[in-house]
Amino acid sequence: MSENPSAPAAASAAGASSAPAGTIRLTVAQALVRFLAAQHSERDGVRQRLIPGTFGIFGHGNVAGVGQALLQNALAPAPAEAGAPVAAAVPAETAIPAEAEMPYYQARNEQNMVHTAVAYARTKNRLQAMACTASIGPGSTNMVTGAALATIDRIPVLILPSDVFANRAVDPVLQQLEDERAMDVTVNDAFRPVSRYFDRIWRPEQLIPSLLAAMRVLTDPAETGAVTICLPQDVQAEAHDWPVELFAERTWHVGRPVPEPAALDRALEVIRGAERPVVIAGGGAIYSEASEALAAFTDATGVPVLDTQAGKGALSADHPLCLGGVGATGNDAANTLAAEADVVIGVGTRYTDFTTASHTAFRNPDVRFVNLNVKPFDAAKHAATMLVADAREGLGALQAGLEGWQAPAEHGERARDLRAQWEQLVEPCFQPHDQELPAQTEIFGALNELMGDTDIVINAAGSMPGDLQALWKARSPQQYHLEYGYSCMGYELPASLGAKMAAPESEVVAIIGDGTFQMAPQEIATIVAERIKVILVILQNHGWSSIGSLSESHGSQRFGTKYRMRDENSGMLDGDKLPFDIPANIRSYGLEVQEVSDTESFREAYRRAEQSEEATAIVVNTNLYGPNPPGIGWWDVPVSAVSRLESTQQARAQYEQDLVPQRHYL
Ligand SMILES: Cc1ncc(C[n+]2csc(CCOP(=O)(O)OP(=O)(O)O)c2C)c(N)n1
Ligand SMILES: [Mg+2]
Repeated sequence: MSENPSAPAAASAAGASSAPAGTIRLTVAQALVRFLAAQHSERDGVRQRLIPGTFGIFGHGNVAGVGQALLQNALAPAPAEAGAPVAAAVPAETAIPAEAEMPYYQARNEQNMVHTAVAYARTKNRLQAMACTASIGPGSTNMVTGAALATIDRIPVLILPSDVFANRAVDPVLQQLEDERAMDVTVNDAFRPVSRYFDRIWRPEQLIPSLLAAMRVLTDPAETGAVTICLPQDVQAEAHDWPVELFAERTWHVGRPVPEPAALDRALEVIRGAERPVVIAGGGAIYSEASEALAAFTDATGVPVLDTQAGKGALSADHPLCLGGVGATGNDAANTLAAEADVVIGVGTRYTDFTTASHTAFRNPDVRFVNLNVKPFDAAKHAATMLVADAREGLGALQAGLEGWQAPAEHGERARDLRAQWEQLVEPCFQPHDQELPAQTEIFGALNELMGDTDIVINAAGSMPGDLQALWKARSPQQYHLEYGYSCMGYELPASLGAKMAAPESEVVAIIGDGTFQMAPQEIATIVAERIKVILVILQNHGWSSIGSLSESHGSQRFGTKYRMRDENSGMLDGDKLPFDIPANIRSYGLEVQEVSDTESFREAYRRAEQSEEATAIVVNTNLYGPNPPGIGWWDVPVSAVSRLESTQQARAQYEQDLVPQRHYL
């Protein structure tokens, strides 16, 4: 290649000229990039690029294939196709435009880049998704965790792992896993169970149907998740004569399926018979932009709304019938209402064990479920009356069908009383505690007050999601971005990058535990390189507060959950605190850092971070032992049935009692 990368070689034009009429000669990677750049999504009349960019890390598996195609896209994009041979094959309205841009973003770790892409797509309510290209072997398998996260959270991401040579000429190529029983097995088969769609392109022409199928899955609200197309490295660089129509602009219409009339009637009948109904709002309510419909439904029917980690903010916390988080880490008010409910209307929820408090949240013996969900699999859970539809459409239909019906007035009054109790529970958690270092709940109180309604707070793992679920008041559907399907330590920091790219007008704040920080700090370099202004709030408590308290309450004495030196006498990890200096570590990336140890200083630091034009980190020293908000929610984590440790025996006895209310909802 020329020394000057900005001087495009003439070869691209030469390749095209030898193609038969009605075709364009490109490599598989070049065709892929050109195709992706021409895809659009549309919902409610708003059309936008479906794949607006590609994250990547290059290695021998993709540097000369997808990497070359991205470079060529940047330096020498293909011109529009005009002229006699093409015009004959292509109707006027699908004339082939010039190759649109496909921006490339360099990441530091492949798992992180998928997390960045997921946060981007989530912030765009799943109407846009990013592509992620990685080299073969470890570069690709590093993306498996991100793919699982996307599929579990039902967020679209296009994963492009590189793969072994299709022609097998050099086997085993560097980083190839050999399976002596099956030569078509590669490490990328690990993507199959974690992808909603999986393919491997052994021959160039396979790409055409594969791409079309992949775009359909990405844009189908019921099926979306990780979409994986593996690209053998020799095939990426192979040329093929592609039908010119492949590169026409395409629009994928994101549907709003309406309820089937008979299913609607069945759902209405159950709800009309309810005396203590509740709605549980999940992520589907947010992705379908159903907030107005949900508020209208609640106003009209008087049915109170509880929320999940993905659904918080679907109904504003200011609404008098919003009771906040339900389930294992829910607040007592919401959980009391859930325990009494005779009809639970699930809207866009997948009912994880946190939402159901491991099948102990709903205690009414006659409780029944009506599940409004675009995905039949979720609609059917808990032997529900299924209402398969888009959340917004379904809520509108329910409201219309229930005209004149209201939940009993006593039920509404009870909900309002409980809501007032929730307010009383939140306040002391946000106030200073009588201890040397602040409880993290004080920091959350400050943040909840300081952040604007459409700013975005991000979190995924540790003790923070529970506290946030119980306490945070989200006043817009965008504000509360909790990844709690996979609860993956390391999501938060790269996710802040993706969310900010998707919502540049919003402040984006990632709350990051010190354990989580150590798992994935690398993308700070990308935040710096791309000049993306995010605010990183790192809570330093020298260990895992979450798993520590879980360990203690389950008889395992916080074993192995603190960050401590190995002690020479005890032989255990209970010596001095580690000398690891998180602020210095962050500074070494070139990022501004403020370190604080009280809530007032945190407020000042946050205001400075807000005013800064650059990304800032605030390292907050917090108390490992909380306290965390009180709650009646329970989570099933089995305790050893036999043990020589008294702590475990006691915990087991408690566990057996806690199991009593657990049941199937049939
Ligand atoms: C990738 C990954 N590994 C392990 C876990 C299990 N886990 C959940 S929370 C946690 C500790 C988190 O520590 P930190 O980020 O410091 O938060 P804290 O518990 O102190 O609030 C662990 C190990 C996880 N959720 N994700
Ligand atoms: Mg910690």
